[in-house]
Amino acid sequence: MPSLEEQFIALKSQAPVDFSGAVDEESMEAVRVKYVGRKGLLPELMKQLGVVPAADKPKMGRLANEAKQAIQAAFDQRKAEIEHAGAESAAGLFDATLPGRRRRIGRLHPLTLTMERVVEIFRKIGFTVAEGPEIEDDWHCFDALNTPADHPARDLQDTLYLKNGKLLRTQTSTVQIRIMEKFRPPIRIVAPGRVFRRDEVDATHSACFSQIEGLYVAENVSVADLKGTVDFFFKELLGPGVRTRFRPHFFPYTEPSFEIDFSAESLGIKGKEWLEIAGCGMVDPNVFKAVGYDAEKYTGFAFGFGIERIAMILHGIDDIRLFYQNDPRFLEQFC
Ligand code: 2NL
Repeated sequence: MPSLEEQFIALKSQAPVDFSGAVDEESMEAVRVKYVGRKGLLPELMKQLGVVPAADKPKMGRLANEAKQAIQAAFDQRKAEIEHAGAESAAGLFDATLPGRRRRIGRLHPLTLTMERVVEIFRKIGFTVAEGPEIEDDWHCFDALNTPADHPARDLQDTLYLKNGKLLRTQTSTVQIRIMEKFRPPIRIVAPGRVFRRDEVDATHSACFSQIEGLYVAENVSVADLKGTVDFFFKELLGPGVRTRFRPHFFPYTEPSFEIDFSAESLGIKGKEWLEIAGCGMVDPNVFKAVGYDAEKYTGFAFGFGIERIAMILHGIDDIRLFYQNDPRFLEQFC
């Protein structure tokens, strides 16, 4: 014979099963009477409450209450379901011969697909993937990257600061700094992820976008290694006919620094001969000093590019906002 406690618990779980078997008012009433009628299961159990030892009374009372509520809830839910089904067929809305409602299958977001494609190319040549937090501090986002306190990028106008003094990372270099703080060279990583800027949103700017940065640190790493890596990447991404060119530029964290263009016309992209796609350079010795590396012994290259820009070029998309509006008519086009 199960204990009183077990019987209350059994009622609680059995009631929804019984009610879900009811199909109309009549069968609902039968189940209701079975549970809470004058000689129903619940009242019969309640009678036994009288002989429970005083110490167990509060607990048993609570169990009884829970069973009662579960029965009521199962009754209410099934009643609503039956009424709903009745309303549908009464209005002629239910037609058993119609095909079922098709469940739409989700798919990966175009930015995820692009990121995966990019990461796969770098994995082929020995880069591993590193990740880090989106909420960062000034050290990992700026100071360690040779970007002093008076640098314009640190302005409230450009960076989203939190009330606690932290900030939303503006580039994934923060991840590379964290990796360098933890591990000795050689290091060969890519850091994909979301970054944030306080930008006016328009067709080419979004306050949140996706970026991938790469970093290779060892002895005797040269600009030739950087150029070879960048060339390999764009040939893999855009085809063997693509050419890349480096234009001198400035970034606080690399010296020398370059902007990378690729030959657009070779891909049938009309308008301009060269399209700007990324930035790169040789890691500034001050960055190595900030993470405790011997800047005499090690050299390295780093690069960074925007995933939206790559996806836009690959698919001929002209407005960055499309990636963030979650319109299925747009998102369904990629697989
Ligand atoms: C761009 C392109 C770039 C880097 C990112 C980097 C990271 C470390 C050290 C040195 Cl840890 N550099 N990243 C370098 C050059 C360019 O991104 O257009 N940025 C605004």
